Amino acid sequence: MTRKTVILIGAPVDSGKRRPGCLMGPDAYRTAGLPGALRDLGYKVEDMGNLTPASHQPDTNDGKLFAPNETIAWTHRLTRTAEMAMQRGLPIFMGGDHSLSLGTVAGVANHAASVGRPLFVLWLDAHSDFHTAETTDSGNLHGTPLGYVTGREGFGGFPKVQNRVPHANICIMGLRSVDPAERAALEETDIRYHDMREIDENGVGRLVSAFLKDVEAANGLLHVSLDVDFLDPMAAPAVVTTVPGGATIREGHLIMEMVSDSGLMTSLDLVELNPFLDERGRTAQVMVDLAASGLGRRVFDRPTRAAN
Ligand code: 6HN
Ligand code: MN
Ligand code: MN
Ligand code: MN
Repeated sequence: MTRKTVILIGAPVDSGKRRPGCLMGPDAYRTAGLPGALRDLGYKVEDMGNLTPASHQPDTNDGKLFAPNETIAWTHRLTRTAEMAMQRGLPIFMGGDHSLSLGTVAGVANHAASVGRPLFVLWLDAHSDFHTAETTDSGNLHGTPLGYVTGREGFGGFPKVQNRVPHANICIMGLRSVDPAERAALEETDIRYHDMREIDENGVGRLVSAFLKDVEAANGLLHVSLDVDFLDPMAAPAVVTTVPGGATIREGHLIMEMVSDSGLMTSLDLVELNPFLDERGRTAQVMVDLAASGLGRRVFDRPTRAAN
């Protein structure tokens, strides 16, 4: 039996917002044991190391947008890298802030089109990230990836999206901070979105299984984008955009275990970890454990933690 290949791709993108630190994310995931956890699960693991953005003009940061040139350069690099990696295995993009998903999702969508299958996206996040480069109030491009990959107008200077992700193929879970402009735009679409109230009323299991059924029925590829701030800040403090009242570690694991049981996930982003804000690596560890759950780790297989 050939072992499935997981390709670890370090994407130390830090241009999507002003406060630095996400550039340390990829090495924090390695330090927290992501490669070994995946090998223990039987995968062949290739680590591509940390990427750099395509060459670009320096940003002057005198306009509303923060670091657009650098983020555009990352989008070019990550789109190409995602397309290539999808042909060889299951890529895990170790971020980096969420602006990396402008590139990863665009690249994965190109791959899906080339194999003639629809792409579905599960977006686990406190935020909807549905701004455009024109509607953003903060100027922080990490608030725009879902706007970009669905083909919204307002991304002048960015590479043109070749294959848009259809609204109906997107499910956002964990919402509790959505700007008015994003909300107005979201409500015009048939993107499915579940805020924390819906999670509390229904349970994550029911919501996720309804989405996974649709992915399966359509023979879709599934990209999962896991933002640290999906989780409650008490469970996962190492992120700039904390919003109280988030998902529990148990809810996170249930989702990732159901994703794994479905066998549908073909790519994964781990985003927004800021190791500079972490407490003895515990947020990095939670993210590694969630990724491992998404790739088949179960309570009774769980290896004991390394001694201090
Ligand atoms: N993220 N909606 C806010 C903004 O600045 O546009 C927050 C964005 C957060 C982005 O969490 O990836
Ligand atoms: Mn996000
Ligand atoms: Mn977020
Ligand atoms: Mn905003």
